[in-house]
Amino acid sequence: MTDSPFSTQIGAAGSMDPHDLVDERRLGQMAGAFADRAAVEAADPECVVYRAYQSGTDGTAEDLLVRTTTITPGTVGSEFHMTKGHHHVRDSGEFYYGMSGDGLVVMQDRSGQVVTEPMPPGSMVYVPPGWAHRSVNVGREDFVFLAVYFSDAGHDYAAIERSGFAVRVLATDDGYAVVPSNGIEASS
Ligand code: S6P
Ligand code: ZN
Repeated sequence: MTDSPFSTQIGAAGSMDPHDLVDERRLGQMAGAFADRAAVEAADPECVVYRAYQSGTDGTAEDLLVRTTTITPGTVGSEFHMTKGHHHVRDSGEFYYGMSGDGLVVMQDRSGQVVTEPMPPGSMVYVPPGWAHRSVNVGREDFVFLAVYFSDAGHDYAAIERSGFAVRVLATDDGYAVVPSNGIEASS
């Protein structure tokens, strides 16, 4: 736990200095998230899909955490690079702030309702309690955003690993399309 006031310097590419944690997610660690099995197998498992820096330490209900995420540009098959996506273990809200690049956040509540929100630089998206969330880089540069959430929120990845989101975000000739996951073969 960070007991004392602190400050940190956030770089344009999402770096945080100082930080308490840095987490790098490579394609090989999240292969099951992408629908196109053949494309996953053909791709480099060491490819960095995203990197996250965090300040503050998980724990108390009173503290907040701040985390930046940088999603690299690219596709696996026609599916854009994205985060694994999660529910918070303790249903609790979260603010996302778009810093650079072209992103989209996909949110899904426990009844299956889906809302997507673009996250251009300067935008703020509120993820309400009970909504799973996944971020997608729909551009050609890094997509960088900042998140602020409760320190005791916790991350539940299991439900998303099991059932995925009801939509996937695919590259098209003129940008992206949000399409139903039904009918797209899952790779795990
Ligand atoms: C934390 C917040 C983000 C994500 C990060 C990586 O609650 O939603 O900081 O942790 O974007 O995504 P994921 O799904 O791998 O945690
Ligand atoms: Zn979250």
